[in-house]
Amino acid sequence: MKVKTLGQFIIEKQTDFPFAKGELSRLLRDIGIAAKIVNREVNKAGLVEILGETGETNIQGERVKKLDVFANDQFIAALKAGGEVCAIASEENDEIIPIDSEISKNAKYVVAMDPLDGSSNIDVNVSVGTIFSIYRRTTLSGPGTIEDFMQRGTEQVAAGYIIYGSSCMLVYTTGKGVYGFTLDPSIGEFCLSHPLMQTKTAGNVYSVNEGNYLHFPEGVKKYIKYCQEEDKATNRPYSSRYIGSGVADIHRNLIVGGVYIYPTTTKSPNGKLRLLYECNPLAFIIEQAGGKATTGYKRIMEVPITELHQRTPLFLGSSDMVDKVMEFMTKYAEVKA
Ligand code: AHM
Ligand code: MG
Repeated sequence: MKVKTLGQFIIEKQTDFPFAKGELSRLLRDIGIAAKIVNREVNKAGLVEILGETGETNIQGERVKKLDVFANDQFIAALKAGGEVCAIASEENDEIIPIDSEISKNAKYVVAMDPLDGSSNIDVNVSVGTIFSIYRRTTLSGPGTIEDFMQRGTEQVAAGYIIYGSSCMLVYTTGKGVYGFTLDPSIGEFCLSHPLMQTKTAGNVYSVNEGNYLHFPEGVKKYIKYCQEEDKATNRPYSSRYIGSGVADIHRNLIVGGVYIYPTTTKSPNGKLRLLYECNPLAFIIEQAGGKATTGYKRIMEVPITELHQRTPLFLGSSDMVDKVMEFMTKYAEVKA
């Protein structure tokens, strides 16, 4: 069988954008390079002194792991060296990183990313991921500004994730379907393994951190009970699967069909996940795969953004399942948790 690498595929797909000059293709290539370096470090994480916490706390008030810092540095370095972006926003940085260099002076794009998602799983040999989102800049010239990131998810030019799992995969969309590539370590290349990924309209997996049950909105509580009921016609009870790495949970659900829920809780009244670099890119992917992503009431990609690290509740996955849980949310909207 003939292998198609990410590089070959990107060049082939460039014709989808007749007026593009190849910048987006180069940008995706830069992300692929950083992903391979991060994967190499993740793979030897147990062997070297890269494990453990640096002791610093990031803007979200969470403990920063060394591998988060490493991944952040790698993606920033690759994007800077590539010259196609004028600013980067990262979960690990309080402010945006404007890029002011000779090679990036004509850069058209900005990248928002979560360099290492699922950070609580780093120390325990469980899959983690990277999430990225690409926008065309809205400012005219010079280094990018915060304005360039204040765009709705519908404006994304491309988005994707990398999952550092039992194998390493890069999954992305430019709005023309979802393509998955698996890293072949023997040749060091991402090879097309999942062309035009589509999710099921209904699956039988639900993914939610049930430890927070008592603090969930009534609609989510009722939906969880619905998932657990016996019903042959809808294949219930559903299976509960929750890794705690959003990328891994959502990747699995994309493949087998399912719903991922991170609702508001009393502790996180706006939800936990971030709109710009977690929810919007994952929403773009799932919509392109035929699924849905909402806040429980409305489409994620249409939520206005006013802050870089803005949080939102997320209900994402197979469309029938998302519709069902939204039905419960609306029905029980008045009941206080
Ligand atoms: P992170 O960016 O700090 O890793 O947080 C995001 C992660 C998601 O990957 C995952 O789905 C969720 O947080 C897990 O949160 P919890 O441990 O509260 O269930
Ligand atoms: Mg994250």
